This record gives sequence, structure tokens and C-alpha cells, in this order.
Amino acid sequence: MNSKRFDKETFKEAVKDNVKTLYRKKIEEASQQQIFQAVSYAVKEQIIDDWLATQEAYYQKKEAKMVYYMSMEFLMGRALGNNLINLTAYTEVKEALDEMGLDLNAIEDQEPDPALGNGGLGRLAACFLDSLATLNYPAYGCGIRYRYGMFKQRIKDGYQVEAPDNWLKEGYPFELRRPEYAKEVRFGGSVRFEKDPETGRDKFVQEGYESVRAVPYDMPIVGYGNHVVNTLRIWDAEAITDFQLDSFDRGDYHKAVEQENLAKNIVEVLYPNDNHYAGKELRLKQQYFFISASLQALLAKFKREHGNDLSKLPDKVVIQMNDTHPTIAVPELMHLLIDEEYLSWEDAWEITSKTCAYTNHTIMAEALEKWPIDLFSKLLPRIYQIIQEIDRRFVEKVRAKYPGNDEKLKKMAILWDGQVRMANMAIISGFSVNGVAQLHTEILKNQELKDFYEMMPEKFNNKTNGITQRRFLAHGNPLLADWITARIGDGWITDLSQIARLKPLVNDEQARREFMQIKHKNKIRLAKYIKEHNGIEVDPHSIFDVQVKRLHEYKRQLLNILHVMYLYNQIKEHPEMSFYPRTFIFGAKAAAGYQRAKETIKLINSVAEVINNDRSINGKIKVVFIEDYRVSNAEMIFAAADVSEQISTASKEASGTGNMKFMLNGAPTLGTMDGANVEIVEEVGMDNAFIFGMRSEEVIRYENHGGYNPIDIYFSDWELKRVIDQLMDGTYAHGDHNMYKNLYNSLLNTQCTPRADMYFILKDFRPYAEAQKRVEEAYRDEHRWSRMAMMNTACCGKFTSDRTIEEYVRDIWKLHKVEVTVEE
Ligand code: 26Q
Repeated sequence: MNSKRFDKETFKEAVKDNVKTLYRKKIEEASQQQIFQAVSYAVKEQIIDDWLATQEAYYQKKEAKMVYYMSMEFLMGRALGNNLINLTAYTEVKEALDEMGLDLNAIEDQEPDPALGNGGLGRLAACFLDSLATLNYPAYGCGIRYRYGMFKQRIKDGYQVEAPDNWLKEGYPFELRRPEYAKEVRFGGSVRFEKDPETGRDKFVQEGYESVRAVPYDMPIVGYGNHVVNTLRIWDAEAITDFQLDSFDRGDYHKAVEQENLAKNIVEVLYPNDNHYAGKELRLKQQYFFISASLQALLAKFKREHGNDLSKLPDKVVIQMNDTHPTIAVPELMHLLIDEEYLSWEDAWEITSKTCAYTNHTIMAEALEKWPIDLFSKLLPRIYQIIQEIDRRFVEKVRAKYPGNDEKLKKMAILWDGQVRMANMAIISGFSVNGVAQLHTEILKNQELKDFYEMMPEKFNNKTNGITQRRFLAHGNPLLADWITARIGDGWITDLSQIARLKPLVNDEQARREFMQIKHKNKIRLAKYIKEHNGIEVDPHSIFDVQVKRLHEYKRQLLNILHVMYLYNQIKEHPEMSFYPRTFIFGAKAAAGYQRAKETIKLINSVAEVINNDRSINGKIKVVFIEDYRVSNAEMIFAAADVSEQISTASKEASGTGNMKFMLNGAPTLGTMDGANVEIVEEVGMDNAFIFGMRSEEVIRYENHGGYNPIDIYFSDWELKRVIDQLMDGTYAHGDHNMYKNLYNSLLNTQCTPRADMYFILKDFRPYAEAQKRVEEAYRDEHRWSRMAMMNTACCGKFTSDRTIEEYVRDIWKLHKVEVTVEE
């Protein structure tokens, strides 16, 4: 730790002073929340110097190119602990607080979990920011300061109930309001062209619009031990004119109210849909709002630093679009360059298409963003015109290349069937299109985006996802982190490839024992959490079998719980059967309007209730549904897991990142050959994972040619049939026969569109049950299991987001590292 700047005594004084000036209290009188605030401000003071130094270093190094990571979601998780880790000050601060009679863990628990994201895509953005700062790369994250983030999940009577996440209630100490950089964003109205009287140029004018003031809040992103502090800039919306009397006088009362409401609504709440598009106007407003503000700020900064020659933009700036949600950046940049900077279409296009790059995170059809043209053109008339022109020019090109082939247009045009297809726009306009795991990228190239790939193969590339070991090992699993450091040094914190040095230790009995003892301690920590939150006693000696992720049919939590029901039937029928005790742990939020997902949560909780209270099975199975799964409890869950459930229908999970967090923490994967599981197995070896089920080619073959009928399986496997029938016979519904009707129908009812059992749960059931048997067998063999667990940790080097970021830099962004030096 930087000795002088983080002097213990100075830090203690700072905390005391903060309690005094913020609350007019002595430490002993302050609440835990007030102490959290005081400690956070003391930490922020330390960060600010590095923040200034970093921005100064970027400014001095004018050749420094900057990446703008545009994302509707940043699932940051708590900042205090993470900042301390990256400042390499965690231990000292913990000690300092100890000396004051304060407990850092309890203080960390006071921080709300900033949850400005849904799941994988949002958390990936947060990991990327951590890696960019740690690797000394100039970067901005740009997003929205939602007033309410991802909802809080409560379980009442087994059902999910959503509660608002008022994360700003107590004030958030790690943000900085920057009103001096506010920008205006306009919606609606109409477009008129006129001749500029001075230049004689055709000029576009937007009239009769509504507008809001976008005000940025900056959050520091601390790199690990390198004095770099980058910025996450999230935009708040305010009414342009405050509710003034004169506008009332002018008869603009309604307009004033409207603008106030528009501003309030835009940033009110994060849409809690994961992998599902809903064509809501407000969502489009959110997208345009933060993109327009971010691009205006970006251009202003560029001109301040590099002057007015915008042709240099692609040398200094690259815009990475996190899925299609921010792809309105393409026409907005065109608009700003043409209408505000007076560039020609050709020059603006040259710049835009060299600056923007797009990442695809899904092949799920229901996740593709397609906006109805009438909605779109009313809200964003000028942007729509620009899209029309981009489309017109592209269609011309396609016609020239494939004369008379309308199939090509049907697949590739931006405007089709009364809709604006955002993915197509991003692919056509950007210089890079990447998938997020090898398999996913291959499916994009050969299946989903085949026509695009054939026309412009040079744009396509793969960037397998990664995760930050700073949060998910150093912070989340301190026991294992310290043990690894004691064994191989602390180089792994910034160079995860070094973790491979653990490999020889899998043959060292002492090392294996220590590794498993740490796992056991982490299981005790989780068991305590479960006791406190669920009132359920779980045995830390049982196998902790964990599936935590968003609830979605393709992720197949239903397959998991059906298998639990099947095991329970077996144990009831054959009490003498040998069975290794298991704790099945679930955690998942369902999108608020997603009925089948919500029914699955209810089913899991009902199965838990029945099984956990059945004394006749001697606690052989426990089922736990962890309420409000989020970043902060995730860290503890990964650390305690024995088995990592990654059981999506092959081809559906673009990558997965939870799989990597389990692996890092020594939990073997029980999974399908999907997403990054494929690469995990490549690294750790088939012997150290439990792979089962259909391969992606088989799934895609059925999808393209039909021929799957779940009924055949249902009637040929009586044990599976019994389990499915139990959905309808009231076993898990206090006699209610209708509670799980929708789930039952989703599996068997041939009326279902486009077919029953869309996600091949019946087809994969037996292979899954067999894989589960292999898990049990392996776990019984302590020697073998400890080797497997350790091998998973030792082989996870590839899955750091540091590696992912270096690949983005090398192939797409072309950034240069900037050193930041600070006087100590
Ligand atoms: C779109 C339109 C309107 C409202 C909401 C949305 C929306 C929001 C979130 C659509 C999709 C998402 C989130 C997608 C997501 O998290 N995808 C995951 O991305 C991870 C990181 O690449 C992958 O590891 C996962 O496989 C992928 O499912």
C-alpha cells in the first residue's frame, strides 16, 4: 500500500472528521450507515488524487486513444470493498477500523448494491471497466443513472414479489455530479430543411420537440495498484426549464409539466428484462437519451483536446456498443457530424463506420430489437431519416452484389416489415462484430448472421468473455485468495495465467487438504447466511450443488428442479438406497411479466417446502432458494459451491460468465456443451467436468428440420412421466391441480408454439440424471474430488476479463497503455 497516502492514523482521523462534519456526531453516536458514509468519503478522498492524476496523464498524452463502452447496463455491485482491494489498502483499512472498534465487513454490508443491470451483460460491462483500469487503458463507461435499479426480490408464500430498489435513498458516496457538462437531448417534433442564410447550405431544423437536460454523474473506476482511476459516466435527466412562473404565464403550463414528467420518467427505472425485447417507447427514449448525451460530450471533449478536424476521430476514439441497446449511436453520430458539424454524408459515414463496433450477446430471437417504424419515426424523426439513408445505400450495395436476390434483403435490410432492425444497422455500420464465446461466434457466422458474414467476413471476430478475479476471488473468497498467494505469490491478481502454478500442487496431499478445508469454511459461511435468511439448516458436509443466474426457460432451472423431484421419489421409494447428501441451491430473478419463469420459482420453493420438511428422508436432500440473488451475495455463493450448474440448451447461452466464477472458486461444471462451457472443458479437461446432453448441432438440426416430440419420451420413461405428472397432481401444490399447468403445458402440450418443450428438457433429462450420478460418484472419492476442484481453479487463467480486454485492444480498439505516476 502507498504508505504515506494511506497512513492508518490519518485515515482514522479522516473517518472521525467525516462523521463530525457530515452528521455532527461522535463515532460512538453514529449509526452503521453513517459510518459507512464516513468511511466511504475517506476512501473517496484518496481516490480523487489518483483520479485527477489519471485524467491529467490522459490529457498530456494526446496520442492516447480512448474507448467509450456504451451500455444500458452496468451491474457494478458494491464499491467500497472493491475500491479498497484495488487501492491495495484493504488490510490496512480493516486494521485501522478494528482499532476503532469497527468491523469493515459490517460496514461494507451497509452499502446498497448498485444494480444498474440485469445479469450477464451488465456484469460483463462492470468487469470490463475493472480490467481496463487495471491494465492502464484510457476508457469511459457511459450509461444511465437509473433512479431504481434491478428490483429487490422478496419471496412471499413461495412467489416472487418485486420491490423497488431505492439505491440512492441514503445518498451514494462514490458518485460526483458534474452539472457543468450537462447536455440537451431532444425528442419528437418534426424535421424541416432550410437554406442556411449565411452559408447557403441545406440545413435540417427540428421543430416542436420536447427536450430534457442530461446531467452526468461520474463514478471512479479504480485500477489495481496502478494509480489509474477511470470514469463511469451515468446520465440523469432533469427538466430543461424548472417549473417557472413565466412559462405558466405564457400559457406553456402543460408543456412545462410535460417536460418535467419526461425527464422524471426517462431515468426512472431499469427494464428488468433479460434476453427479452419489449417494444416500449420509454425504453427507446432511454436509449437515445444516454447515447445523445454521451456523444455530445465525446465530441466536445475531442474538439477541446484535438481541435476541429473530425476526420481524426477514429484515431482517438472507439465506441463499443454493448449489444444493440446503444446502437442508436450510429445514426446519432451521423446526425451530429452532418447537422451540427456540417460534414458531408460521405465524410460523416467514413468517420462513423470507423469508430463504432458492436458486440452481440444472444441468438435468442425474442431478444432481437426491432422497433415499429411509426413509433420510431415519431420519437426520433431526424434519426429515422438518417437510418433510411443508411438503409437505402446498403440496399443498393446488396442489389449490386446479389442482383434479383430478394432473400438477401429480407435477411439483411435495416428497414423491413414496418420495423427498424437494430442488429442489422449495427452490423452494416460498424467495423467490427463480435460474439462472446467461440461457439457463439461460430453460430453467428454460420447460422444467424450467415448472410452478413458472407458479405463482410472481415468484420466478424470472437472475444470470449471473462470475469475479474479482483472481485470474484480477492474480495469474494479471501481465504482462498490468501492461500493461493501464500503458495504462488500474488502475481495472479493482475496476471491470472500464473494461477496455473497451482497445477503441480494437485498431487500434493497437504495442499489438497488445505484447499478443501477452505471450501468447507466457505460452505459454513454460506450455511450461516442461509440459516439467517431462509431459516433452513443445511449441512456443510453435503454437496453444495448450485444454480444461480437469471431465470429463463433456456437456462433450464426447470430441468434441475424436475431432477430434484425425481431423486426425492427415488429416496422415498428406496430408503435403503445409498445417497450422498445434497443441498440444491437456487438463486434467480424472473422478469416481472414472465409467467413461466415465475411459476418455476414457485415450483422450486414448493419442492423445497415439501422436501425440507419430510423427516423420513433424514435430510438427504435440502433445497434452498436464495432470495434476491445479486452481486454481493453471489460473491459468497461462488466461494461455497461444490458443483456449478450450467445446463442451458446447447446453442442458447451465448457465453455465460457465472460458469467462470464457479471455476475460479474451485467448483467443477455440470453442464452442456454450450457457450463458454466448451472452452472451460478445453482448459480443464473432460475428466474435470461433467458434460451431458445434446450438442448445439443437434439442437439446431431439430430447430431447422423438426422431428422432436417430447411425448415419445414422456411415455417411454415412467419415472420421468411420474415427475411431470406430479406437476398436475397437487403433490407440490397443497392439492391444487392448476398451479403448474403452464409449466406442464410448456413441456407436453402440442398446442404450444412453435412446439412443446422448446428447450429439450425431456430429451436431456436422462443424460442429466446420469451426469448427476457421476457427480455423486466423484464426490465420494475425496482424493479425486479435491483434485478436480483444485484443477478447476488452476486452469481458469484464460477466463479473466484482463485477457478479454487485451484481445479487444489488440483486434478492435488499438489502445495504448498510459502510466500514471503520483508522488507518494
Ligand atoms: C432489450 C430490449 C428491451 C428491454 C430489455 C432488453 C434486454 C436487456 C438485457 C435484452 C437483453 C439483456 C441482457 C442480455 C444478457 O445478459 N445476455 C448475456 O450476456 C452475457 C455476457 O456476454 C452472456 O454471458 C450470456 O450468455 C448472455 O445471455
